[in-house]
Amino acid sequence: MLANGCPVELASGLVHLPQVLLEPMKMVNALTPILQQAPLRHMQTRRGFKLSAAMSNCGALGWVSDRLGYRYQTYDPETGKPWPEMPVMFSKVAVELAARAGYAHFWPDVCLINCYAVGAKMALHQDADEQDFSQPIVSLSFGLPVLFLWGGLQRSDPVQKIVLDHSDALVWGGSSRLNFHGVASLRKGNHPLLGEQRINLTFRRAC
Ligand code: MD3
Ligand code: FE
Repeated sequence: MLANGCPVELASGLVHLPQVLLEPMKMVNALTPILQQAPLRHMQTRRGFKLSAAMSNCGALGWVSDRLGYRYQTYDPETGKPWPEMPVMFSKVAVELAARAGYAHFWPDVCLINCYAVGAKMALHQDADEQDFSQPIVSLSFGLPVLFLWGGLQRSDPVQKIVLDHSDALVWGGSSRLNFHGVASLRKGNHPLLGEQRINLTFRRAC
């Protein structure tokens, strides 16, 4: 399922595994029935703005944002139904990637699906809605490349940039787990397999 490349530790707790998936389109294709059950949507922030990335989830829990704030919940607010199950192939890949980065006991209960059209971005933020910050977050990117921005524990800390490309993974944990991060506005392009978009999956242990 995974290529034997070398993980690159970009910083303490931040591991980049470039081109790590052998069959990235297997994962992308598995999203089709998931997104039929739980369609992509632009969630609202507490302030009433819409997030520019379209999102959905699979797994026991899903991340949601609305006028009440951010949280993880067991059902899709759009349909009232539980989130679609996380495919076993997804959890296997996430567990194996976490293990390669040094996290032996990771088992995700959330897969957040972020879909970026050209011009969509994600502002600098921290992922702090999870219960146990000793658990890492595993991220997989598909489609158009994007500039990923990662700073420090303070919003004002300097930001470093790396390109996340199709089939790349990032594993975050340890002392970087609460670092500010985001993605720059998606530049126009046409990916041979995914067209004018970027898809990101983040695997988390929410509770
Ligand atoms: C660093 N997604 O969903 S993935 C997010 O590309 C999110 O869609 C971005 O940030 C995206 O919350 C970046 C890489 C990532 C994910 C989680 C992190 C970086 C992280 C948690 C802590 C620190
Ligand atoms: Fe994040």
